[in-house]
Parts: sequence; structure tokens; C-alpha cells
Amino acid sequence: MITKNNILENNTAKKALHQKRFTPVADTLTDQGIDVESILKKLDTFQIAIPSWALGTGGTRFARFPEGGEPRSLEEKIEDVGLLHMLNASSNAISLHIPWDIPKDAKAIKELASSHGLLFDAVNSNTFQDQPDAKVSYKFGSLCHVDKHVRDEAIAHNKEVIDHGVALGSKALTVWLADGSSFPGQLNFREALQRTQDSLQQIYDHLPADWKVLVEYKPYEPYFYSMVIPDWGTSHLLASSLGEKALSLVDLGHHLPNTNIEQIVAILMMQKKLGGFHFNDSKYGDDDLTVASIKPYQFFLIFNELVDGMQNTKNPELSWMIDASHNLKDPIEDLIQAIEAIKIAYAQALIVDRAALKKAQATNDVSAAQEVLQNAFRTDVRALVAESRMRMGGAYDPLRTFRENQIRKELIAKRGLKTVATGL
Ligand SMILES: [Mn+2]
Repeated sequence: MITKNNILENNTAKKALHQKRFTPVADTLTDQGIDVESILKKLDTFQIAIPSWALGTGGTRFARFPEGGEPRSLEEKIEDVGLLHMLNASSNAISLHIPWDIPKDAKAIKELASSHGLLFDAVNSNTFQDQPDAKVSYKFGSLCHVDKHVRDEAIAHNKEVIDHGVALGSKALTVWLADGSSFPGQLNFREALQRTQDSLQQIYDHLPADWKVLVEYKPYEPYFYSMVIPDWGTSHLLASSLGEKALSLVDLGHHLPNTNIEQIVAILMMQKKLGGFHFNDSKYGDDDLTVASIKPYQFFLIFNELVDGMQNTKNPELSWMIDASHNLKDPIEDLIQAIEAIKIAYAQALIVDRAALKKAQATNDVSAAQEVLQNAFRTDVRALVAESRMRMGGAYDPLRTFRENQIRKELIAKRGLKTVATGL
């Protein structure tokens, strides 16, 4: 298997080529009055968590076509994230889904993760499917359910997830509810939200002092008429009523087409209530496609608001996580592309001339405002991202390194062709 030394040797071989690409962009930015070193420093420390369910090939309602060599256990998922982090130096955390990935020996799992330089990000609860040994069914909802027994079961599950997270050193619980209705009249909207709020309060009261709960929203699916937490407004309302440790989580795919997500980001940060991000991209709905593969400009505009918010609001530090799954690509290749896309958008948002943008806004100079944003968006910052990655010990070109070293082939040889990772 590939080692850190292989990566460093390869980087040395690519040094001249890299300099040829890096110098012109660094010079151009310096000429524009941008401190390139400070941008690189921000890129160096930017880390994005990998969810434990993203290491297997995703599927659709119709079929799943596993890639082979998929991780068969939590230990192997950690190895995959470790490999990814070795390649890109930007994914130093794993986000666990319970019960798909219950650590049997938390101490051993924590040690294994730490040997790969990995931490545990937010833990995710699951009340969207019934487990084989379930005493109750979530068919008609969980925290919103009309039957108190079902709600109590869902609350107990979330508390258990927090306890698993505590044992691993995690600091947040992410709650996404598949609660809703598919037909008019099925659910009393007001009462369903009230029950959800009361249930969430009990979960909130179980949080350790230094923990957060991130409340995710989604307008439709799995139900098609209503969802109990359909939008950022409802998520914000719940997070506000729960208390300081509760924040909203934006999943890019959880919006209706053409929603102005960048504006949602700005408003939530203004309210100090944006807790985290789930990265993906979509054309039609919650397509879970690779970040920025469909709408890179919108993704840049979102990052522009994130950077502005991080610089000018008191919003707490954000949890960044990829939430995508693919049925066509090698999952590791897909994650490499996703991390790269995120860092590119972040770098572009960092080079936005904020003083010029402010001036354009203050004088209603619409054309100038557009120039400022598009100048940043049209700057090729890939060499900047590569420079930062290599400084942090990552590979010059992670995707190429993954392919040239035939890592998938090695994983198949080790784990088998027909392995299937736990998850959906
Ligand atoms: Mn999500």
C-alpha cells in the first residue's frame, strides 16, 4: 500500500511542473494586493469530515453496482479515510452513522483513527429506517410520531448516539428526520412540530456541556406532501427554542431547485445559528452528486457568503462534511474530487476583493460588484490548493496518485470483489 514516503518522492518529481503553474497565479494575486501566504495558511488548516457511509458505492432505488474492495467494517472505513487524508491532507475526521457503524470497542477504534491522524466529527442518528430488532416502527415518523412509545424509542436512540460519540471524542450530534406525510390530512402540522420540538428538547438536555446538536432540514423525501422540518426557517425556529447548543445544518441537496442557498447561509450566520454544512451537488433534487460538479458558480457564491460570515459575524465554528453517495464512481475517487472542489471554492472566496465589493455595493455599482465576484471565480486557483496540500504532506495530484498506485486493485485483492459496505 502507498506510504507517506511514496507521496513525498512523487511530489519532489513534480516540483518543477508545480512551480511553473504556481508562480504565475501567486504573482497575479500579489499584484492584486492579495497576501498569498495568508490564503495558503487558511487552506492548510481547512479540514472536511468524511461520513462513514461514503466509502461504499451508493445506489439508486433500482440498483447498486459495488466497485469491489469496499470496506467491510468500521476499521476498514477508517483505513479508507486515513488513505484519503494521506493523499489530500484535508480530511482529518470521520463522521459516524449509528447504527450502521457502532464501535464495539470505542478505545481501540479511537486509537486506530488517531494512528491515521483522524478525529471523530459529528455523530449521526438514524430514525429513518427500522432496525431488525426494533420494538417500534418509524413508518409514520419518529420524534413527531403520534404514539409516545415510538417517540420515546427515537429519543432514547439519539441519546445513545450521543453516548457513543462521547466515547469517541466527538462533539456534535446531527439530527436529520425523515418525519413527514405523503397525503393531505395525514398529519396535523402544528401538533407534529410541537411533538418534534418536545422530543428534541429531551435529546438536547442529554448533550454534554461542550456539545452541539445540528438540526438538518429537507423539503421533501422520503415523504412527498410535507416534512416536519422542511426548511431553514423551521430548523432555525427549533434551534432557537432549544438553546445555544442547537444550530441549523445546511445540506446543499436539501433545497428545492433554484433556492438561493447563499442567502440562507448569510442569514443563519447573521443569527449565529449556522452549525454545519453537508456538501454535495444536484441537478433536480437530493441527487447527492459530487460537490460543484453541476453548479460550480453557485457553490462559489455560497463559499463567498461563508467566508464573509466567518470574517464578519460571531457565528460559531462550522462543522464541514461531505454528504454524497455515488453509484457510478469509485467512492474514494469521488471523495478526492469533492475535497478538491471544496478547497477550490474556498480559495476563490478568500481572494474576493471584499473592499471593492463593499464599495460597489455602497454605490449601487451593480456591474462592478459582478466583476469583483467573477474575477475571483474565474481565477484558476488549483496551483494554490496544490501548494497548500503539498506543504501539509499531501499528494501533488491525489486522484492521479490513487490511480497510478492502483490502490483500488490492492483494496480488491485484500478485501474481495464482492464486499458491500454497511449503509443504505
Ligand atoms: Mn445531509
